Amino acid sequence: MAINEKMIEEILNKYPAKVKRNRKKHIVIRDSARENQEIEANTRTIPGIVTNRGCAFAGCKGVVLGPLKDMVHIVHGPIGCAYYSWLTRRNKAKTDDPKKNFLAYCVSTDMQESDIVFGGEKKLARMIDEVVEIFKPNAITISATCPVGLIGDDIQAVAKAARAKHGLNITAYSCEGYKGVSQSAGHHIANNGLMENIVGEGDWEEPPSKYTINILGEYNIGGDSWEVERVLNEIGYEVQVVMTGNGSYEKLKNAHVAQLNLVQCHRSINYIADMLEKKYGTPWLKVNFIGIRATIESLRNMALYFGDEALIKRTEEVIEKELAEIEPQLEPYKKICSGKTAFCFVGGSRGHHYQGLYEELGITTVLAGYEFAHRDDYEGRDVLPHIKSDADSKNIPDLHVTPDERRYRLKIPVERMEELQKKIPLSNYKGMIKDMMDGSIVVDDLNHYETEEFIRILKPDIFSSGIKDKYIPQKMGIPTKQLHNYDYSGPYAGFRGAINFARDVAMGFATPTWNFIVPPWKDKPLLEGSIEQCSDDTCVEEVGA
Ligand code: CFM
Repeated sequence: MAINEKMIEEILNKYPAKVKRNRKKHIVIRDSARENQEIEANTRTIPGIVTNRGCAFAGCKGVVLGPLKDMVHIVHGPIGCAYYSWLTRRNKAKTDDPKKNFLAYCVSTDMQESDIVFGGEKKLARMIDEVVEIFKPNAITISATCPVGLIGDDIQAVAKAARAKHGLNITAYSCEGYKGVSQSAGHHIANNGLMENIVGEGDWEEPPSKYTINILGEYNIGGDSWEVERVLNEIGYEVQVVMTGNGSYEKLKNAHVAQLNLVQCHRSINYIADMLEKKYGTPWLKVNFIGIRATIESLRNMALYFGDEALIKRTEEVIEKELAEIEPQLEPYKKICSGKTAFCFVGGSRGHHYQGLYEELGITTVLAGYEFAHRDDYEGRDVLPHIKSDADSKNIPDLHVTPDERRYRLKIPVERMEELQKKIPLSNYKGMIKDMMDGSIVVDDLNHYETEEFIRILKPDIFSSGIKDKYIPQKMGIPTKQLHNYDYSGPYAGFRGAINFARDVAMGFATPTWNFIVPPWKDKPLLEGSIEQCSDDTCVEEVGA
């Protein structure tokens, strides 16, 4: 069923007036006749609303720093923060030589009550000594969780002293969970720290090959970056570093030599992309390796950027070969999927990226949104100058980056850059809304109440989101597809990944499981209640009881 403003109004009417006013700004019905559709984003979730968001620590240590494999990532805080973020994100990694891969470890200062009272700095310093002695990592990060900021441990000073003592790259990240309105704040903190302390530390002055690139905002969930790299290598690209999936300190420190930076997830890493351009003169290209069409377009745009005839030819040869391999496999899945509808609600980028892949299978996205993205991820980067900063966004400083005197090199002349920008998303991202179909819904920070209401109205055939909200739709008899961890499947990126995705989604529709599920509200009486006016006497009695 198509949705209209009146239906949204009815959903919102259940809220108190102030909450209704707030939530209304986070919901938009796509209407291409209106040039710029505004949406509110990256503001605080209203207390009491069941959101799917995480915290700044999750965004910093969990998302951006965590996948760097040859470093030990210390969590300074009580053990729960480290334990519950231990291997919960599927950022896969292969061990390089020399054999340093510490991703499987959970390393925490395990702060106790006495550390909270008397301070945890000494314990942290001891822990760093121990980590250096036991693991001999290439570098160390320290991430703070909430109590550390509350008691005022100076982790930056501890890191600085340890760096001098051990002669090792040891950096601290003040990413206490409360530092922002979501994990997005943590991405920004991590981006700043990596740029200030690691990128450019290496001594390379020249790229190792003609087409050296970095892939930013790709975390190798379910092996995605391996599939992307397979194709890129076949075309002839050299990937210096993936930030940060399967990434390493050793590679990251020489990231400055690349001739082009690709940006897959704009939300989590656009700060580094922008700073690399300012400091080293390297443009970034917004790519999307989710979906066959999007992958082909990204590969063609890359070839166009380098503008080399041989590379353009090779790109087309590889595309042709890959398509020949996957197209016959895709057909049976398309038959099962065709004509269906989907919800596509993910953290900060995938809500956009997966819509094209759904479309290729014949599935229409009727609702999409992000947990924590900013207005530019919805409306495009043109909106950046118009985003008002508030106390929360000011909390994390924008680094002031200037051109590196020795290493800054314009990778392409200004005129060519301008010409290319008319054709490809070079150092630009146009956001999600413009790609959505008229009448579809865009919801920022979707909560559980609204999820149920939108499901009731739109009746999607598949609900794609994450672990926190998948079980409710599943109990309603709707297939779900986790787009954060892929339900332990994947890779879903690139050509072969599209086949895996098609297979998994088709399986979700075709499984006979749904015939055996009766939602509880269908065969059990529902509890109904009402609020009655009570006399003073009865209220006192009840309170006393
Ligand atoms: Fe970027 Fe991500 Fe995403 Fe993200 Fe994440 Fe993730 Fe995500 Mo889960 S970095 S914004 S903070 S694409 S962990 S790999 S799936 S919410 S949509």
